[in-house]
Amino acid sequence: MTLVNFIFVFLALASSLLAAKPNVLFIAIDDQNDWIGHLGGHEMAKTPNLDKLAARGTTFTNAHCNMPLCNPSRTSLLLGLRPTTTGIYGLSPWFRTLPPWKDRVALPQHFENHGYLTAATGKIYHGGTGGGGGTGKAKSKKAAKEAPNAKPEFMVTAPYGGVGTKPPKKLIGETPMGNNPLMDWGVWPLDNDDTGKGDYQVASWTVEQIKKAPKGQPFFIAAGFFLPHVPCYATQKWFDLYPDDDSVLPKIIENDRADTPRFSWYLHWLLPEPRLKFLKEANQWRNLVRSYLACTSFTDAQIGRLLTALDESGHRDDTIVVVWGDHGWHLGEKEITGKNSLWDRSTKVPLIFAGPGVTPGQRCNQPAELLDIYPTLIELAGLTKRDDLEGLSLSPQLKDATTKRQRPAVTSHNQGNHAVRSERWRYIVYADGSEELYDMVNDPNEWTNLAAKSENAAIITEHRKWLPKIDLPPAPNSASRVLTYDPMSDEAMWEGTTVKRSDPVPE
Ligand SMILES: [Ca+2]
Ligand SMILES: [Ca+2]
Repeated sequence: MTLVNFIFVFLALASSLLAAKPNVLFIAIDDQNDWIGHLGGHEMAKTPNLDKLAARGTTFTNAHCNMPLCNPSRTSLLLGLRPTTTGIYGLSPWFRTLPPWKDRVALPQHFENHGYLTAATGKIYHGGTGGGGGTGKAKSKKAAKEAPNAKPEFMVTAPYGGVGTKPPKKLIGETPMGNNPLMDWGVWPLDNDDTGKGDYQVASWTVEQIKKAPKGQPFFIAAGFFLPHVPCYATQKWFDLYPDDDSVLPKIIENDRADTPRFSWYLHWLLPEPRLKFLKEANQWRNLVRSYLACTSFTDAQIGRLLTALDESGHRDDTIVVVWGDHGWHLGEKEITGKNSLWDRSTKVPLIFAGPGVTPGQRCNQPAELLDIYPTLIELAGLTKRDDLEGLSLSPQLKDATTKRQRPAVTSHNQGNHAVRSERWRYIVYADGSEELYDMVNDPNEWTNLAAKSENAAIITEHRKWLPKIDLPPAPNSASRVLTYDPMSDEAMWEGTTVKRSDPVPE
């Protein structure tokens, strides 16, 4: 190497190391389905701030979680590994308690290792800002018990988030399957004061972090919003955005599950989330739908506060913003509420990127997975690439939304249950081998299961190619929403209870 060459290489290397790295504003929304204005999942949904962000960035209209439940979805996203690779399917365990993942460099640490200041509050991981749920109010007691010595996953954390101010007793009265305290919704607090809400405080703290971010050091700031997770409490002004009549109800058909396999019920066998039957009998369906929409609009407003702070602090042009939901939520579709299904209503999530490296005003219909966020942010920020991540960088789609992604989106729900979502189709296979196939272009509500039609065999074969190659049983200490199946006895085991083929579906 000549001296001139050496100097050239040295300068190139130095400038790439010293080049100002973009900041990251990482925004999570809990249990948020595609009832977002610009996504059109609900035609009345009002989310002006997310719509504005989408207009100055790229929004994915076909993005899916890797498992439709908080802990496994978030663990997968932040580790960059499929749930079927870790065996983390339940609300437990916290992944740091498992030897293979104890020292795994998760997404925020990868940024920390590249000189970033990382800060977070609210619900980023299932336990908040780390195992044991961070500290104070946001600390999940269960997570704290499971991992009492867990450290925060970010350099700076604050104990905000969660429900916030609560009514003295449930607003809707008793709910079936255990009368879980979270299964509640309605107008609260009554004085129209939003400041006592956990998500308001998450936004306030995050605004402060943005404003006081140090000069000369890039930041990775994460804000995890809890709503519209149940209990869906919002003040009256957010309810006033939606009509108090049945026009707000989602479209459903009677007996939609007559053509879905019995095994689909096993994924949500005995959950505290009420079925549609209860909502109708108790006259709570409209109230729940309005409450969910009201909470979505409230959360959108909190995200608006963050985006305003970004503008006012002068960081709009040097900050990558990513907004994601951890999974969707049913509000009566397929006769249930909640998550834990392999249909679009439960797997589809908002996913928006804006900022450096992102072409404004794009809608991308290519399938995308939450797993893709980790490699995407690495590429956008120009950090060292990793070869141990299972997602694909979405950077090509962020430049040109028509660029084909190499594969469909895959969502799993415990071992053996998987959905493969391409641009046109949704294929589902359950652990007992039963199947579903939906034409998402002509049947976006997934009303007609086409799996049994012989002319679709080739489509099914094509989609089966993408089923996870690794498909582990539940990790040690798995609990809550864990499902296993024994093909010899044809019995499933749901949260430790045997479910037989002849057992009536719980209501
Ligand atoms: Ca969730
Ligand atoms: Ca049907």
